Amino acid sequence: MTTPKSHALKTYCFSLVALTTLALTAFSHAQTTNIDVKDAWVRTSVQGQKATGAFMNITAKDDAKLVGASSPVAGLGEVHEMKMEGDVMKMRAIPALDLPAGKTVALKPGGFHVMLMDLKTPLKKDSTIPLTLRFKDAQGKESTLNLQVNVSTQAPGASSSGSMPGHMQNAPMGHKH
Ligand SMILES: [Cu+2]
Repeated sequence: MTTPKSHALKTYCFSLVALTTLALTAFSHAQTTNIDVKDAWVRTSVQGQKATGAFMNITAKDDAKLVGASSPVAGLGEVHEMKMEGDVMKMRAIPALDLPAGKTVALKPGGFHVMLMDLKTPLKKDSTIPLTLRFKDAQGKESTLNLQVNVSTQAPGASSSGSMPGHMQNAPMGHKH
């Protein structure tokens, strides 16, 4: 008889669902009270492209840190910083990005960004992707924020004419992990 075994499995699945529901409730609370994300966008990618960047303006009400990111369209998400090393633009993963209370921190091309790697599908212009950001407050308590982010070729409100000479968008980049 296999009945006892399958019964145990069912109970396990049920408590997993209950736990997930509880966790989501806690997350949406953090979303509405502590951290505000505006102008989020993720850059389009083409077939075969393995990585792209997500950009946004983040304002935390209380001191916090951005410690991670994930999306179902990517195998891996990281918080990156980008800076010049000599005459080469390099980016690298950082464990945490400080979000001082009340100060808007910009994630933008050429600076801090969320890197989505091992892309599972090309990201098409004008579609949206789910993006989950992971934060830590000053006490070290983690919370997450679930976003729907627009896929675009440029920041919302940016002009489509290349008005910024020397813009990094098409510059070759070193990408180290
Ligand atoms: Cu990067």
